[in-house]
Amino acid sequence: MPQLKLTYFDFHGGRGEPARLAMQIGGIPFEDHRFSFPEFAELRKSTPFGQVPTLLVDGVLVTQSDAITRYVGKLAGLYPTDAFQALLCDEVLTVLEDASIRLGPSFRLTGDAQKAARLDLVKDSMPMYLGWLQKQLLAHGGEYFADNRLTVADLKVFVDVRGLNSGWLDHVPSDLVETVAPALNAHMQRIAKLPAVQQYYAKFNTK
Ligand SMILES: N[C@@H](CCC(=O)N[C@@H](CS)C(=O)NCC(=O)O)C(=O)O
Repeated sequence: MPQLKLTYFDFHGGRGEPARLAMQIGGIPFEDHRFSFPEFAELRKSTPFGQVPTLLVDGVLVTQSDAITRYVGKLAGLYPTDAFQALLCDEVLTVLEDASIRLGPSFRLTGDAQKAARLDLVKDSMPMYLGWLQKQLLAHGGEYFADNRLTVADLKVFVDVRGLNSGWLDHVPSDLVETVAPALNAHMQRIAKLPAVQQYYAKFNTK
């Protein structure tokens, strides 16, 4: 097994968390390098694009969250070997990345401007992405997004739905997912009950 070091913010969400979860579930040893938001200004100077997450693989620095998530998913047995199932898995990862890209600019706004931007997202793009994800889930049996088993697609959806439900995004109601895509909420709750996921969050004293 290669030596792995994942560098990402110290919170249970965002682009780094699906890879952390995949390694935890798959029993893949890795150095979990977390840093605080104030430390980011200095840390980003050591990354190629001023962005995180990064993964160090036997000393080789790699960027791009979905590439990292897919790679550790393969190591952890959480990525389909069948080409079509891998396509379905990748589609979900990329749709979630598109949704994050739409959300990104609102973090740089404050006050009424942030409120207006977030309310727009709540009205338009968030229900569109959540509705599509729910449709995909139900079209593939209702339990998993691809391969009839847990894959990194489920983990990335889990992380994002958990984040939306937590209410950490100002002006985004914490019952948005339950309102527009209840099957995604049920999916999130099932993933949260997996023993490896419970053990992971127990380490941090969070639910
Ligand atoms: N395409 C990159 C985007 C990475 C990205 O935007 N990361 C955020 C944190 S989740 C970041 O570092 N933002 C700082 C910036 O872009 O200035 C990926 O998927 O890893």
